[in-house]
Amino acid sequence: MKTVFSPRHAGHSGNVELDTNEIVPAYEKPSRAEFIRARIEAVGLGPIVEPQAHGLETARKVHDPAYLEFLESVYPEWLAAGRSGTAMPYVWPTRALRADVVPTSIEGKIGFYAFDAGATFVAGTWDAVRSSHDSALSAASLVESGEPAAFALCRPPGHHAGSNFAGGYCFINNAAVAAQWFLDQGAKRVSILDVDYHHGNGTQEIFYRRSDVQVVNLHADPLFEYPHFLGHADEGGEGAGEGFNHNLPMARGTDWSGWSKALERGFKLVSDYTPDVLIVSLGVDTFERDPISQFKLVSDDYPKIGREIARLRLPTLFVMEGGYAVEEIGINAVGVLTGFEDR
Ligand code: SP5
Ligand code: ZN
Repeated sequence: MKTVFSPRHAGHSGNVELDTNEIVPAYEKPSRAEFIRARIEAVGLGPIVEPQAHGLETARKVHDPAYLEFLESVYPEWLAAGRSGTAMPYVWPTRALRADVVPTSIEGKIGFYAFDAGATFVAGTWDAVRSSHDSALSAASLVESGEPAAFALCRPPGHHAGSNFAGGYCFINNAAVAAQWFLDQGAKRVSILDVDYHHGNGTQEIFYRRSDVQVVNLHADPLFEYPHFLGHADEGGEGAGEGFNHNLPMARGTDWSGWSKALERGFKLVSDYTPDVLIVSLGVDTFERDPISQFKLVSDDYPKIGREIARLRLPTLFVMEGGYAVEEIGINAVGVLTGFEDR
């Protein structure tokens, strides 16, 4: 299968993050994408092409246009306010604070449009975010034009970004934009199967009241894991979206035996929905040696995931999400793709 990848991801680098009680280099770093790209070449998965430039029309259908303008302007404003280095928020409009008045100060705005301190900005962030979004749409058009599958090697990732907030290393929700784009091309139903270790709270929020995008999430139980405040099994969608959101939270320490059972349940939900297209939010932070995660998948499990996904026999767009064990991220992510191609 073809991979769409932009070297412009590398402008999003040198970020720091708040980890327990210290500021550390961000886990979501450029070498992640480079290890995946190198592995694609090593195994000969297929051609790696650069994305076409896309406008933000589709993104504006799943994100608040004012939020997208914020993403573009935040770092210049940060510099104009006399600051330097990584831009990150420190205060958020939680319960009992007003979420209807956008502050004018940079520290107010950056908190207003985020739910954690994890989506941080440097000078090259917006360009990298745009290129990641473009990769998702370009890979989607490969699938639309008849390729059985394509891989959007997106960086930064997207599934924690919601309609009007960043967080968890995510800015534009690449999978959500691609889903919207498939619908705009005439698809009637799109399924998003999110296999990242963390619950895809942004994707869930964006489609929670809609029936044209089914969202199936396999993830660590939010009772013990990030993002902590969404991803429980009783979140089934609302209004027109009722019955089209499915959460399969799992316990700390889950290995292939438990995880693959959830995957089977997810497949049943997807095939009953009879989507025109499947989007896989592909995180490999389920890996046993992931530095921030607590599942126990091993490298040999990832090709099995790909083989199982292929059995759905759906046009499939893989969109890269998380995975922080950089030495093995290429083996694991590309393992899913080669497993899929084995069908
Ligand atoms: C796309 C994606 O996978 N985003 C994940 C964001 C997770 N951010 C919070 C992680 C908190 C981990 N705390 C573990 C401390 C280990 N020193
Ligand atoms: Zn994750």
